[in-house]
Amino acid sequence: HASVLLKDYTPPDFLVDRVTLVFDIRPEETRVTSTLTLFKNPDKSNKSSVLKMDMGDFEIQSVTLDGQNLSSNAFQADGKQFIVPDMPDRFTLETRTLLCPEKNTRLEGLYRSRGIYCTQCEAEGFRNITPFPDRPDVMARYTCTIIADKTACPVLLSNGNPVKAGDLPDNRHFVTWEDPFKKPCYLFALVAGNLSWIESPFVTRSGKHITLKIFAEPENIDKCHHAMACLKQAVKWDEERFNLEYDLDLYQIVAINDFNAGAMENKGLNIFNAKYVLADPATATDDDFMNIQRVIGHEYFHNWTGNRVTLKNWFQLSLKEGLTVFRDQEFTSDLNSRSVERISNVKTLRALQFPEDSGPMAHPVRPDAYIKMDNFYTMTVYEKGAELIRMIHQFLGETLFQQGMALYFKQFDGMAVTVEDFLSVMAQAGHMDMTQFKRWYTQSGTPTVTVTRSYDPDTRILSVTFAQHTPFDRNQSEKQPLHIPIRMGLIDPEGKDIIPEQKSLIQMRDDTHTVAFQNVPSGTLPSVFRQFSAPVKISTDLSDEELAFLMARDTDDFNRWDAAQTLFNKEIQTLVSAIARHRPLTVSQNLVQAFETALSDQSADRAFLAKALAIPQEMELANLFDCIDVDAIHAARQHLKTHLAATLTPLFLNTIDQCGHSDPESLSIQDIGNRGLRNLAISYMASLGTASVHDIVWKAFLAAENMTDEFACFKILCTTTPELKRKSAARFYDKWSHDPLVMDKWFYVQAVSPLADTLPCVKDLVTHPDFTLTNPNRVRALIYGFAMNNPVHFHEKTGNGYEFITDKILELDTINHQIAARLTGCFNHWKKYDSHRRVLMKQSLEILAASPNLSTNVYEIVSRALA
Ligand code: HT7
Ligand code: ZN
Repeated sequence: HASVLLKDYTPPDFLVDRVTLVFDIRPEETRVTSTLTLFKNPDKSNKSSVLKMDMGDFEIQSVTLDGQNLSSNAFQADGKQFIVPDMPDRFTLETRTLLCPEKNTRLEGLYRSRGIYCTQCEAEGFRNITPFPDRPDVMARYTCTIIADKTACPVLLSNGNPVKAGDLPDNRHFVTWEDPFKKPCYLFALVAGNLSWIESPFVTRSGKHITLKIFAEPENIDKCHHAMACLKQAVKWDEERFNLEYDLDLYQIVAINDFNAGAMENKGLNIFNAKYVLADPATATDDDFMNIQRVIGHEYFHNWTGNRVTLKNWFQLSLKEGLTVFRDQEFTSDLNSRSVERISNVKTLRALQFPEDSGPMAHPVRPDAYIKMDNFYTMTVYEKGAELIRMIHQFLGETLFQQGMALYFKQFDGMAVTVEDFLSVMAQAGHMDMTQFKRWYTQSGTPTVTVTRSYDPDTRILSVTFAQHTPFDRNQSEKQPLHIPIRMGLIDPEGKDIIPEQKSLIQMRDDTHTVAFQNVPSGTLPSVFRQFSAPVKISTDLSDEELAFLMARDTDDFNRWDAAQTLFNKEIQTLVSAIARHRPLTVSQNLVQAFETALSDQSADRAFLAKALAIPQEMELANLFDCIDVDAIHAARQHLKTHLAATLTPLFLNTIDQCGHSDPESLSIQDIGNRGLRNLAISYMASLGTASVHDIVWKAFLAAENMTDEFACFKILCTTTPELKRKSAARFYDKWSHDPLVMDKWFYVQAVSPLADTLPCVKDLVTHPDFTLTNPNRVRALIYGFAMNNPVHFHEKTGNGYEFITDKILELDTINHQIAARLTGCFNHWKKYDSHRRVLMKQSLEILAASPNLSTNVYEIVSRALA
């Protein structure tokens, strides 16, 4: 299992001008004819005449070079590489391959999902279709003809525009597609199947008429309207905010059931996991609706950031992903609530990226080595990568940032480029030296910034000192100081913000940095890292009382939320320590009062409150501890929840009542906020465990008029009693067993139940007729849901949870390497548990490591975890 290293990058020996593909699709037998015009790379000094291309494990039926048939000893093909020696400077190579998409359970290359043929080529899937220099810096023009049975596959799609179509004998037909834009092969796509579609015209800013189409299985076509509305929002937003217009006449999206990731931005033909397309209020939650908007936007925005300007090599992945996540975050912020969006992003970053950055998978935003690229579609590349763009945006401001983006497209359109290229245009636009900032791309780990204050009542000077520290790790034994933007304010005792906006951005470059503020009233509090201005761990010396004040009065919404988080975290730490020492459990009055104030505030934004009053998830809380005690964290969280519910019962009941009047089908910010806060209040009340509150939840479950409420109540009922869990699961199943995406919710909710019989129940569910390891969404719902979101049962002291997951990883690895590798990540943090669990988790990793035929994907995760 060899590593690929960034430092070994060399330009390709051969480039491709034109790619002509013909797919002849028949059951169990798809024939692909690929005709490539290749030429020696003129920019390469020592030109090789040996053509080496990548290839997967398929049968090659014939090869011709400039029309001459090549005998099988004129080339080598070993299922990994396809090699032909002594090539001329320019030539045409035709290869015929035989594929069986029906048997492709890895879902990379060409495969079939519920009767629909489709492709997934990112990162290195194209090589499973035909021999090709499968690397993003080889860009070519593609023509693709698809031939198939007219009844089984009435719809035949590829990138670009349809240029020819017609009928053939034996009920067969064909369509030829031509993509006018050069692209790397990872953006190639094909879809063939029985699909229905909706379409909508769109006039772009310059007056061009384009058509937007969304395809789905006929029974789901009515659930595509939200996705279409989001697509139009995205096209318009990119014109208005980034000055970017769509470049083809047609934009197509296809919803597929079996898909390894969320969606794929293939040029002009996006392929989506159905989960990010299909929605109506009866079957999709508010979160689902929001996720669809985010993912539709994200894939659309790739058309410029990723497709028009692409990557020189896979190490640069964040160049397209970090930037495109930043763009989708801005899109959702501009269209919805900016602070609620920011809070969600930071929650994800803290819960998932921070731990990644301190564990065995820690890597810089631009990694310098990988074994299997698929393993590097990570929180660090995507989410931390987006934070880096956000920091640049703060340094430059919107206007200069947009000038930098304009320069990026002007200089690099149609090219495959690097992070340095992006930084160079930003440096130019912002007249800024980006040398130190670049360390964010090359250095792994999350810095901690410690904030201390000193106030002199005589001079009325408040000094605030920031100290940064990044712990060393396997990537770098010494860490350099980073260039950190700190956006801050000062809140005086009346709650007034006393630093003017234009002075609020501090640029930290050294290990420590002190700022002194003059003429500051006594009792003034610093509000630091507003809007989470840098992806760092923040350590302050604020007391509970001061945090409660900021939670109520800070003028920065994000920091009001963050003050609540810090209060929760401190409380949980105190409770966990009391549990460990068998001391009585108490809850601080500051927290209860802060909660009471927030809940009684009639004018508060409910969407914001639903975020601010939610106790962080166990997974987020785990990051507070050097040694994670899952049972104590669970018990502490439960105690805190029950205490708040018991102390503030009338306020919670009042909230349930007041928020209960939203339009069940409306997606307005207010209605989403109402539902979020009401369901949060119901879950607090349910923690009391009394028959009367269980009755309230059961009735709310029965009365639910949309999936948001139905799902929330179902989830709560599955935490109450085995009887209510059984009853609600049976009812939910009867109502929804026909709908796969809703059934994923059914599996997930049972997988994350804290009730005692959860592991046996999950094992039973694996044998349920509706369960299959071949569908990634189902695996993510049940198996991954259990391993990642049910710490108490996954980490059962018996080791049964680990054993169960280890078996499933091995089983899955024979079906789908990418999904098996994702699941293996649940053992990544084994060193952070008590000695008993550490031994058991390590044993699981060793069992995996010793297993014969382990995929390269799983091998990489396991070997990093054990190293
Ligand atoms: N660019 C896409 C990444 C992706 C992917 C990666 C590995 C394996 C399967 C995959 N499917 C899609 C998605 C995106 O970030 O937009
Ligand atoms: Zn992306």
